[in-house]
Amino acid sequence: LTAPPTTFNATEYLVGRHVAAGDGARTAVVSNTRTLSYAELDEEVRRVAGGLHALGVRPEERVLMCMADEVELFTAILAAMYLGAVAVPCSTMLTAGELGKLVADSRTRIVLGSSAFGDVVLAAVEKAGEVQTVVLTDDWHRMRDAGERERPYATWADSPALWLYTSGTTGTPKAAMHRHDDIRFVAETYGRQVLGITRDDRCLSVAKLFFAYGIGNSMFFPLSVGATALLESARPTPQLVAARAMTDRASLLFGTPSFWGPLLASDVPRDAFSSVRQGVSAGEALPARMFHGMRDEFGVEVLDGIGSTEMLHIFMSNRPGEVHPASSGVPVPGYDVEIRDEHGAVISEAGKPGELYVRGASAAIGYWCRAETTRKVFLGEWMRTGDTYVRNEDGTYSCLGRFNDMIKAGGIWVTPSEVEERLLEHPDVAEAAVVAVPDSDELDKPVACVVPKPGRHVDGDALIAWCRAGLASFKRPRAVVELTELPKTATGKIRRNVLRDLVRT
Ligand code: 3SK
Repeated sequence: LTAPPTTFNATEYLVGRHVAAGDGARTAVVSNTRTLSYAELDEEVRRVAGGLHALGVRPEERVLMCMADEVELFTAILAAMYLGAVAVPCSTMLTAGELGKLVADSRTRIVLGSSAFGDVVLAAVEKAGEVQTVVLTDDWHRMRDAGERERPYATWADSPALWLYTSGTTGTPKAAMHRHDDIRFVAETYGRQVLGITRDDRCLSVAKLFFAYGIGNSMFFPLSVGATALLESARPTPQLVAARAMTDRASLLFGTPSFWGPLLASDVPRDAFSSVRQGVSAGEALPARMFHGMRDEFGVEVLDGIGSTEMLHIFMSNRPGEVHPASSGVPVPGYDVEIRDEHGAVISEAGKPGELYVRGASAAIGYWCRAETTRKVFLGEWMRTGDTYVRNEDGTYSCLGRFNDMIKAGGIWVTPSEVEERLLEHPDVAEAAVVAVPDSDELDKPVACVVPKPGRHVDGDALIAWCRAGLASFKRPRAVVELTELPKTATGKIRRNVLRDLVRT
C-alpha cells in the first residue's frame, strides 16, 4: 500500500455533515406519517444503528430490507451504511419464493421488513438457513431503543455500502455492489450538474427506494444538498402522485414513461404540478409524444435520461432547457459513452447502431458471487449496458432497444426465461417464449407465445393469472398468443426476432 485509503462514510455525507454545519432544523424527509428534520433524522439513524449493532451486525455484513417507502426504510438504509454494514433494499413486489432467493444469495443474517409485508418476509426467510433475526416494523421501537451508536464506522471511500439486485444486462437477479463513494459521485454529477439541485428542492419520486433510480431520487440527491425528500409508500397512481405533489409542493418530479402515459390519459387537473420546476424520466426511453404532452398540458419539462443499477444512476441525459425529444441526450459530466459493434470495436460514425458502453466512477465493483457475469459486463473501466444505441448527427444519443433478449417493462427488468419456466409448469403448455412487444404508448410489454400440448388449447386469461400467482405481478405477460410451433434456428434456438415481428403484426 502506498497511500492510506480515504476515510469516507456516505451517511455522514448525507446527514451528519448538515447537522454539523448548523442545518439540523431543515426538513430532511416527509413521509405519509412523519416529518423529520436533519437533526431528527441524524438521531434516528444513530438509534437504528445502535439497534442493529446490538443485534450483532458487523461492518461489511449485509442487512437485507423488504420495506415500504417510509421513515423506517429510509433510516435503516442510512443506519446500515453508518455502521459500515451493507444496505440491501429489496423489491416489495416479489413473491416469497423470489425474495427467498435474494435472502439466500446475499447470505444475510438479518432481515428487516415492513409488517405489511410480514407474511412474504417470514415465508421468504423460512428456507434461508443463515437468517438469525427478522425485525418487522411493528417491533421497530425495540430495536431503536437499544441505545445510540455515537459515531459512524470509519469506512473508506471504497468500502461496500449498498447492494442493489438487478436482472438487467443478463438473466437472473444478481447484486450490483456499490461503494460509499459511488453515492457522492452520482449526487455531485447528475444531481448537482444536470438537475442543479439546491437545498430548496423537494423531491418526489414514482420509483421506490429499492430501485437504483428511486434511492437516488429520494435519498442521495436531496440529502446531498440539505434538501427535502418526499416519501410515498403507496402505489404511485397519477391521482395519488398529483395530490402529493400539490400538498407537499414538489419541485422535482421523477417518473417513468409508464407513469407519464397514464397521467396524460387521466383527468388529473392540468395545474397539479405547478410547483414542479423540473420533471425527470428514466427506466425506458421517453416517447416524444409524452415529452410534448407533459410540457404542453402540464407545463412540466421532462428530462429523459438513461441510467442503470450497475452505474447507480443516470449517466446520460438531456439538459434543462435543451431537450432533444426521443433522445437520451448526452453523457453526464464525469461519464463517457461509446457505441461498439459485436466485436467490441468502437463505432465512430453517427447513425450506425451498436451496443452502448459507459465508464464513470460510480460503476459497481461487480456482482456479488458472479465472477463470470462480472467479467462479461465490467471490462476494465468500461461497462456494457446491453442497450442498442445510435449517435445522432447533433451529438445526442438515442435508444433503439435491447442488445439481448431481456425485457424492460415499466422500467423494471423481466427475464424471459423466468416467465417461460412458469408457463411451462402449466399443464396445457408444451412450449413457450416470451418477447417484448410495444403497446399503444410504444412501451415494451412481455407477450407470451405459447404452443399447447397435443389436444389442448390455451386460455390466455387463465395463463396470465397463472403467471401472476407464481411470479411478481410486473413479470406477467400482458397478452398470450397461441401458435402451432415456435420459429427455431437449425440448432433449435428460438428465433425471438421472428417471433417479435410475428406478434407485432
Ligand atoms: O433504467 C434507468 O434508466 C435507471 C436510471 C437510474 C438509475 C437506475 C436505472 C436502472
